[in-house]
Amino acid sequence: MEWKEEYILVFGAGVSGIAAASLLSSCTKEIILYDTNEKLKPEEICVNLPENFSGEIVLGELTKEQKEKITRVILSPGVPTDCEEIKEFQNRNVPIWGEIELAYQFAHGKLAAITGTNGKTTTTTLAGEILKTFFKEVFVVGNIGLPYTKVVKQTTENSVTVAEMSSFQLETIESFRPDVSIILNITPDHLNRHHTMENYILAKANIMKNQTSSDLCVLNYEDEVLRKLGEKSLGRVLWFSSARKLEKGFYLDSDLIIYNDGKKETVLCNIHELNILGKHNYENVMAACAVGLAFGIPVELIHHALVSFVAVEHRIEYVATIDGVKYYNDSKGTNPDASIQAVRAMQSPTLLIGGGYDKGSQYEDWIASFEGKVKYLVLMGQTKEKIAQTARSMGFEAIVFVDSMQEAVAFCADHAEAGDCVLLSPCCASWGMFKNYEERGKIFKELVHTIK
Ligand code: UMA
Repeated sequence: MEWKEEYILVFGAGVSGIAAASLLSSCTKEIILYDTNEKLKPEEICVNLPENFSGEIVLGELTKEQKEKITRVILSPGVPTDCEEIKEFQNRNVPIWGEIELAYQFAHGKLAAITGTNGKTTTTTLAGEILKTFFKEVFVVGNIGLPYTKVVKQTTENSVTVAEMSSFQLETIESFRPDVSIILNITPDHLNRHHTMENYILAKANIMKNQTSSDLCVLNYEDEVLRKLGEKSLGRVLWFSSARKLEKGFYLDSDLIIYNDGKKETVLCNIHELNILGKHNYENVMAACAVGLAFGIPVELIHHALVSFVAVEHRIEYVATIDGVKYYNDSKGTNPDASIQAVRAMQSPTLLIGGGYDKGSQYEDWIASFEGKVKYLVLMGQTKEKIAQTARSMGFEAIVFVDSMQEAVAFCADHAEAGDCVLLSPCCASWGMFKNYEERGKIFKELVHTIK
């Protein structure tokens, strides 16, 4: 790639854009780091850029002259691919790459990429832990929070990278080709951005589009969408299932997680040895083991990583027991499927805190999963009316509206009885009230720790 001949627009000055611009600054001086939010402060962006960064920072709007100079756009995942400015570049045949595709141009070593509507972060973290038992240079990147472009220059032929990939990131890849691709599950999410379920599935399926027969594609046999996608895979498909024994692949056989290579069964662990709960987590374990085995890690080392692993922050994370009430933080429950799993994991009457940014989700299945267990549904954010309407139409009336997390936690602390659970699992994104789901979860935990 002749970067010196390019004039590059890095669109979005969040963590991805800053990392992408930093990576490019060693290849070309012709960079515009651009953000539509004119309220951002250039000096705050500069602090995170290399000292030798000599590109321009543009906030608000690009001029016609600036647009005309651009030969390539590097898009941050949060920028919709169908926004007006991107359409203009597309009409001029200016190539549009996502930040992940840019990183891939500089990548070395083995690469596993993990997507799915839910379980991505747990699986990526666990796969990283498994890899660390055997390899010296392990990078865990992507949607999990560390932009791939930030560390890709450190990768070598001996390193292994595991990347959590969102549908936003997968929409804009071109040649990205992981040695191992994994799709955990696909259920409705981000429909405000992708508009249709079909588009969302297409974006996720991009993870396997460049794979060949020397690559591995790991899929959930119990997911109908994935069963169909498996037929189209050019990579070798390896299935996992939490519901049946497979002739080849990973499965749950009563309490054992087993890998069958088509000739013999190998026990990877007993589920009672794990510190994570629920069928969805056993599926995540199988997928993470697939990465370990594909990269040649001995079973004993994989077993050691599995039994040492604890739940990731914000995913059905136990916070504290106060006056006999258990508090759980599932701020990562940002869509119905994730929140349903969290509600199902609760073993006693539950006060549930939900609501947030409207991603176009439907809430019927979430409400149906309450099954008499939810005592109060405490709602906040943009979606509170929409969720309340759905709940009432399904005969669930114990609804409370609040304006802040502080009010939500105070209500729950007042109304929970010993033996109950309080669960933050909003079923919605955090945007609008919080910077991200991490901030929402942290604030929840801080408030829980202040209950007297
Ligand atoms: N921006 C514009 N114009 C737009 C939209 C956004 O200029 O039309 C600007 C914003 O003003 C902001 C910047 O873009 O300054 C933000 O860029 P971004 O939204 O791409 O966010 P980053 O900070 O770069 O973080 C991104 C991912 N964010 C999103 O996908 C929304 C992070 O995933 C990821 O961890 C990070 O890259 C590193 O790879 C977060 C996420 O919420 C956790 N992901 C979604 C999810 O998990 O459901 C997909």
